[in-house]
Amino acid sequence: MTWLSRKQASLNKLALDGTIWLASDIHLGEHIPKTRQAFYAFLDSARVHANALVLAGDIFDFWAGDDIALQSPEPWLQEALSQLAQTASQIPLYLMHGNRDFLIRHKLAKRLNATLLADTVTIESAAGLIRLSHGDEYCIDDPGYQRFRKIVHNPLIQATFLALPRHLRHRIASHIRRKSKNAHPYKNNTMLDVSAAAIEYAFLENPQVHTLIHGHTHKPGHHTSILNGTAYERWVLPDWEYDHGPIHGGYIEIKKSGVCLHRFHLPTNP
Ligand code: LP5
Ligand code: MN
Repeated sequence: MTWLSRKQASLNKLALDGTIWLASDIHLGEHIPKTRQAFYAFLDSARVHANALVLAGDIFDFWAGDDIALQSPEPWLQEALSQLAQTASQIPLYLMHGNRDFLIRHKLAKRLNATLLADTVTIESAAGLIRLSHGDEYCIDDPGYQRFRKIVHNPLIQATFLALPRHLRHRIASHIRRKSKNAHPYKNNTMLDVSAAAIEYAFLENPQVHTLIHGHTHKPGHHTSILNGTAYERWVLPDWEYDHGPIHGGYIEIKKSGVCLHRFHLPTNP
């Protein structure tokens, strides 16, 4: 067995009964305390109202290795991890990679008693078959990002990065975050959204799956397209922002009656 094959396989098919809540793009980090608190209030609610919770990527602002979290996490991260672990102790918790936290590994999932999902998952739900992914892979009109994605998804590059001292990893991650932020203003909406061709290909790749849920684009919504006479639904998860600018956050609920997009309103103080 090569070291590559030792990388534990992640789940790519999921049968979930009852009510499933999905969220993504919370970008948990040190400098967004209100967003963190809003997310923890959401976790409280999920533990009561959902039978399972799926976090579909970009849970964290960036992730430079499980060891950083498991050995000596900063206070904000310690709190986030204990909130996630508390959730996983009450309802099944599933984690998916985003373009910020694709280095999350099974060690973290195990510590949280959560399950790490593959980058694309088919959920067998009360509302039927649903394809779930973070969504960045569909942004194929952004060649700069797709080149970057190919590089950082290379297992050898990932292993080399993860072998670096943690302070160096943190510096590299911050550098790439800065480069990414600086690149945004030079990208048009087409580049920063999923490509229609990529979405069509995703649907036709598995034509029996009529519903796709993804995040990443920060453009929450519901879109229907007709392909070969069949209606396909695309749902986009909201990003979360309760510290700067107009506050927003939300989740998608899957239950027998179907799929629904909800804004998350902070609980009013009793
Ligand atoms: O993240 P966001 O929303 O700002 O923009 C994304 C795309 N950017 C990214 C980069 C992430 O923000 C960085 C996350 C840090 C990862 C930490 C671990 C690093 C490990 C490295 C080695 C394994 O995903 C952005 C898209 C946007 O979504 C919309 O889809 O446009 O893509 C870019 O901005 C890419 C730029 O075009 C080029 C990035 C420059 C990187 C240069 C340094 C590369 C060094 C590689 C190190 C091996
Ligand atoms: Mn993303």
